[in-house]
Amino acid sequence: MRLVIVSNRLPFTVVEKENVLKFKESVGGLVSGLKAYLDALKNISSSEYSWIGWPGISVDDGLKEKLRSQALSEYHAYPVFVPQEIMEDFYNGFCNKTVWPLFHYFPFLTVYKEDLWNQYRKVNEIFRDAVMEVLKPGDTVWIHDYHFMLLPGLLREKMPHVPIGFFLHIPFPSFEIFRLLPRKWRKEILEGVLGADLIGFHTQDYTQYFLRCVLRILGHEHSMGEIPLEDRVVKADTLPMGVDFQRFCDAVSNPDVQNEMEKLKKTLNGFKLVFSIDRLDYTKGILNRLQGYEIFLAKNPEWHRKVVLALVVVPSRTEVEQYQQMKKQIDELVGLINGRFGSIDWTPILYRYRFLPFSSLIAQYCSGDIALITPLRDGMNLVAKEYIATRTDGTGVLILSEMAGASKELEEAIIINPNHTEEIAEALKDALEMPVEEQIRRNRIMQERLQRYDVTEWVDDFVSKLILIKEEQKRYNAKLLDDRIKEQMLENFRRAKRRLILLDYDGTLVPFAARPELAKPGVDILELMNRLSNYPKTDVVLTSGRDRNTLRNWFGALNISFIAEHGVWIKKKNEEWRLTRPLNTEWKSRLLPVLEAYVDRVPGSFVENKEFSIVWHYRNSDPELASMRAKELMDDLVDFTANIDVQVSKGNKVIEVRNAGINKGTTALHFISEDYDFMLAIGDDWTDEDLFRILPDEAYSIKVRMTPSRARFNLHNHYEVISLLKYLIHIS
Ligand code: GDG
Repeated sequence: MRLVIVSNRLPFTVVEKENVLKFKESVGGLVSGLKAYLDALKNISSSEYSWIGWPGISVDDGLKEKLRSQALSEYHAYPVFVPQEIMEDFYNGFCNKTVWPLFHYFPFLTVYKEDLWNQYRKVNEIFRDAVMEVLKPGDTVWIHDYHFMLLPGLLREKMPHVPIGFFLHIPFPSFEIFRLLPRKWRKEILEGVLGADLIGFHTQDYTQYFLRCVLRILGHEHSMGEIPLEDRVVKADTLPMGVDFQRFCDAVSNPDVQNEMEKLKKTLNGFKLVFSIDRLDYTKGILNRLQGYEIFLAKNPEWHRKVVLALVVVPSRTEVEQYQQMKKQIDELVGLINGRFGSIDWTPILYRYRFLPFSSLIAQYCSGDIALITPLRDGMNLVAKEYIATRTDGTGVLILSEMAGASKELEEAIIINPNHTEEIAEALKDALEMPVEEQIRRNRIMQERLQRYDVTEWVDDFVSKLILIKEEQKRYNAKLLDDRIKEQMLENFRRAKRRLILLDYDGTLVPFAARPELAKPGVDILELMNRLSNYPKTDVVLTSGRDRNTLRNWFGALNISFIAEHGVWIKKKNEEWRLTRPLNTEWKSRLLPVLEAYVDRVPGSFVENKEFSIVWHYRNSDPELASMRAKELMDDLVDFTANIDVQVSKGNKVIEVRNAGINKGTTALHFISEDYDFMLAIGDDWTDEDLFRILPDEAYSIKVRMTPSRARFNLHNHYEVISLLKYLIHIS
């Protein structure tokens, strides 16, 4: 299997000087973590991988070929070239002015510009084309992060069967935040992400928020994170990214690191070191951190001249105005604090605005008595995990914001709310005073966890879950009514002496409509049913949950039979309507008020009162509220119906109560017992399962939608049903 990774950045960045290309290794959690895994993979198995991404530079056509071949031979990478102006609107525009601030809960910094959205889609399309050029049969695609939320869907359209995974590295926001996006964008983003087979998030909260948005915006329910779509089951799952634990442990003994630590020790001269490193970003809570430190110094003069905060800020997104402003604010606040507390022999904050080489980073981790990590919102935060991994002697204290995904796994850290600067100050004091044994106790627990679930385990977990969901889909696909079976069915249909066709209506011949009366058959359906029923030696039975009057009004002119109200009524061709068995309706007056109470509580829902059954419909209601109330109603009905001979069932956005022992299956026996040598039954709902169950083995039973069923075969949707029926009787 070849793993094809798609991310905005490649594992290297290219710089060009006087027509010479220089490749520099990229840093950043995703790239370095994944690269570590892939390098290990290369050594232990014959598995291949490729990487598709932006090389970080626009070059002349002349240099493109050179860049391409070097990227491929040295990094297994395929650079995607995007014109500079499009990339600007994509990366500095929609990605970092719309998605980044909104998903990190900064709605007031979010811009909503149609042209940026269009360029976002454009770049996703450019990447789709690039991926399609690279893909070979048997490949698995893993798409990363918020830059490519449309890509899984775009790719799925062109390549319906390719395994696609998607991982979001930043938080997925709650519905109230996500809904701030224009309707069209938010719908397209969710549909885009759902193009993947497996969708991964760092924390359970993000997964739940995503599932909730999918329900509220697209109306798809889920069960244990599995969302049944028309063509596939998609899974959303929580997979917190780990770090390359061993690499960080081993780096500690590296001579360069040891040298730097020695130097640092001399400079610190016995001072306690509080360390922090972040990309320059308003989500990182750098200003709050400084304010917390200021309060700490103000309240704890005994710590003056004993502690230093080493604040490293890594330049980032320098073209975006907010980042320039923030840099200015940080510079000013650092100056203010140093001016207020510092003295000739003590600078409370050692501030560096630059990128650190790996050995310096490790030396800082190892020398930092305290790591102070205070993001206002952070998908995961790998720095926290890396810090713990480098503390080989077990000492050190991690102060971590509860707004970072990592806080869900690193519970032994001192957890703070970064908005509460007093809390940061108190945490600093507690950390400085924490006994060494306590530090070791806490760190050992975290280290064990991080070592177990390291980056390799994370990738393995993701890839095996992707394979698993693909296998689950295959089990349904194995039942897909393909051309070979269709041909065989046609052959049997033609040869048969007497044919029976049982068809459900809603969801099978027509899509669901907002209200039942709107799903009236069009002339094309009536014409098809007419042709089908007039086909020689063919009996057609419409097996519906609808009341008999509706069926009579809509299809009364046709030469067909009916099963109405899910089996309560039967009408054979040229005969009258009759009840399948005597039924009472006394229970209806008792249960109707129960259902009606739910109509009042769930706006948009309504009760359909049929002769022998009552139905609560909630298709047009707020999906979340309705889904919750539906569960309550099911519970209520269990109590209310304990002593009544009725059955309660939950269907597609409906709850139905009807007499016990009546279903499509038992009523269909009136037809099946006759002498047919070809039988076909098609349905999309749970009520059709009763029918599928009683059919003889050789009958063709078809479930519409790719979900589990007793039926022998599946079709994706009602269009495919119509085309199958036309195929059988040769109409185009
Ligand atoms: C996204 C999400 C999520 C940083 N400065 C230097 C340096 N780094 C390395 C660190 C660490 C990584 O960059 C930063 O970690 P983040 O967790 O912030 O990762 P990002 O890729 O920026 O962000 C984040 C992450 O994805 C993974 O899913 O955790 O929430 O925003 O690995 O070591 N490395 C060196 N010098 C530096 O100055 N050598």
